[in-house]
Parts: sequence; C-alpha cells; structure tokens
Amino acid sequence: MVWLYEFEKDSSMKRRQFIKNASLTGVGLAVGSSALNCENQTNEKSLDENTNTVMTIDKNKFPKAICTWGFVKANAKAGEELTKGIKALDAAIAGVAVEEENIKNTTVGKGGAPDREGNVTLDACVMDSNGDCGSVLYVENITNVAALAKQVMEDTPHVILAGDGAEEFAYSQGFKKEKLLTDASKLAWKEWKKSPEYKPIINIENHDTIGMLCLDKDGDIAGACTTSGLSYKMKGRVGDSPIIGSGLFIDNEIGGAVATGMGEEVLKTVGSFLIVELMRNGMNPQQACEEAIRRIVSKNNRYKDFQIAYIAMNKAGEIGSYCIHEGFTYMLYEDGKNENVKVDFFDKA
Ligand code: SD4
Repeated sequence: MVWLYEFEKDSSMKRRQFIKNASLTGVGLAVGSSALNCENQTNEKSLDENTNTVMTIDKNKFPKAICTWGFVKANAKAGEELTKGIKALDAAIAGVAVEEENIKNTTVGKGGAPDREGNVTLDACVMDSNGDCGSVLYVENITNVAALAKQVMEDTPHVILAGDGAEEFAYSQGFKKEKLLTDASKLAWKEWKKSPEYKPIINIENHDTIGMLCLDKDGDIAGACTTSGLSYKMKGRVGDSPIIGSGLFIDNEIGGAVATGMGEEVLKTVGSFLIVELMRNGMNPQQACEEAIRRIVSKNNRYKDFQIAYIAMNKAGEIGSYCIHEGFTYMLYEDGKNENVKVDFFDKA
C-alpha cells in the first residue's frame, strides 16, 4: 500500500531542500506534527502552511529493524518478531533482550562491567509509537531492564523509576532476582583495580550499548535502549541511555533516533531528540545524525578521546548513521535480510 500526503504552501527553504532530498532517494517523506496521520488531513495542512508538495510512504518496504553495533542475533530477533506482525515496541524489547541475556556482552545486562565498587547497575528506556515512554536507572539484580522500563510505562503513573524502587517494582511484576556480575566481569574488574585509571575506551570491544529502532508492518516506530553504562563508572553514575531524548527518542510522526558512546556528551546536546527535531525540520536521517555529531565536536575539543554514534530512521524507513571515530557499525534488518553496515565518521584527520 502507498500512503500519499499532500501539503500546501510551504515557503521554508529547509523543507523544500528536504523534500528534494527525499525525492532523490525515490522515497517521499512526510514531515510535521500529525503529518503522517492519513486520517487527519486538516491538521497536516495547518502545520505546513506554505507547502505545495506531494510525498509518499511505501508500506511494502516495512518492517525494518536497526540497532547499534554488530548485534546480529538481537536485530534478527527483532526483525523476525516484526515479520510475524508483532508491534514495534515489543519487537524492540524482544530484540534487545537477546543482548541483556548474553553474558559475554560486558556492556549490556547480565555480565555487564560493574562500577568502581564492583556493582553492576543497569539503565534502560523504551519509547512507544503513541509517545508513551518508560525508563529505569541504576537497577541492580534485574536482567531485562528494557522490559522493566515498559512495565514502568504501562503499570505506574510515572516515567522513571530508579535504584531500589525500580528493583522492588520489578519483583512486584514477577521479574527474577539475578546475579549480574559474572566471574569474567569480576575478574576484569579486579584487574582494572590494580591500576584504576578511569578512561573510556573508544569502540570498547566493538559491542556496546544496544539501542534499537523498529518500524512495524503498520508503519509505526518504537525503540529501546539498554546498557550497563560506562565500565568502572563512579557509584551512582547514570548516562544518556535511559534518558528520553538523549539515549532514545521517538516521534511516530517523524521517526526515531538512538545513541551509543560517551553518555555525558550525548546528554549535553539531548542528541536523540535533536536528531528527530532536525528530521522534523527537513533533514533526512543521515543529515540529522551528522549535524548531531557536529554539535558535539564543535563544542568539545576533547572529542578525540571519546566515541559517540547515532542511528536514526524516519517514517519512510530511510536510515542514517554517523559517529565521531571510525569503527562503529549498525545492524539493518530489511526484506528478511540482516546485515552489518559500516558507518561514516567525523574524525578523518
Ligand atoms: C552510557 N551511552 O552509559 C552509554 C554507554 C555506551 O559506549 O554506549 N557506551 O554513557
């Protein structure tokens, strides 16, 4: 099925530029609040006062799943769920759960590297197509924190639960208490303690926070982001990953974005929200990711010491990604195929 949206009277150069970009790729994209609600033509026109443009979305190109890094199995799981007709949020949660449960992954879920005191604390958030979101910070003893964030969203009057409160809530919802510090992570932490220097490692082991965006058969976008945060972080430290707008943001009328890397710097620029807003204002996902990275490096001359990467997808299923340093990749599931894509980077010097 092809959706067709028509806007009238848009004098904005940016928007025209964007539309030109979209038509060059052969896929039209609607922008603007309510722009993709085909039942609501009146709102569309009121939001794009000066436009005179036709844009199309081809639902035959759905579903799609993307996730940060080379998490092949996680992305395949999400893709399979989407193909079965599972909605975007549940597919994303099922996908990231693969890494939360993978004890060999030392940056997500069980097996994650601990803080300086030896405690594994997890952060996660989810955001749904209807704009609802949930988040958990600084959670111990629970593996599937993205699923827990969804429970916060659905079964509490709040958006964020932290620490003990989140953990107690998890037990009340039937989550199991689990020891997250594995022997291997404990050993690595003990090694680190011999000369405890706190220095982030760029592209640490090439498997990092998992942020995932899913576009389901109905054309709805949702996402999840889950991490154990920076290895050997200070006790109490929380990064960008569970912060809606920084680690993850979805606007089902526009698209979504997720971040990985040095959370402190993503937080300062509210990176994922920024990308979605840039897309709303006319950029395609690639341009928006590049601009979000530019905002960081232009304000921070220490960027050579840390990595940040973004991935983004818009409602037409167009994908963008950009990072500071070479080495970042993302997974893309489309047309039943799951592939690892190398990402262009800023620091070519
Ligand atoms: C954080 N962004 O806690 C996460 C961790 C990460 O590469 O992605 N590290 O800051």
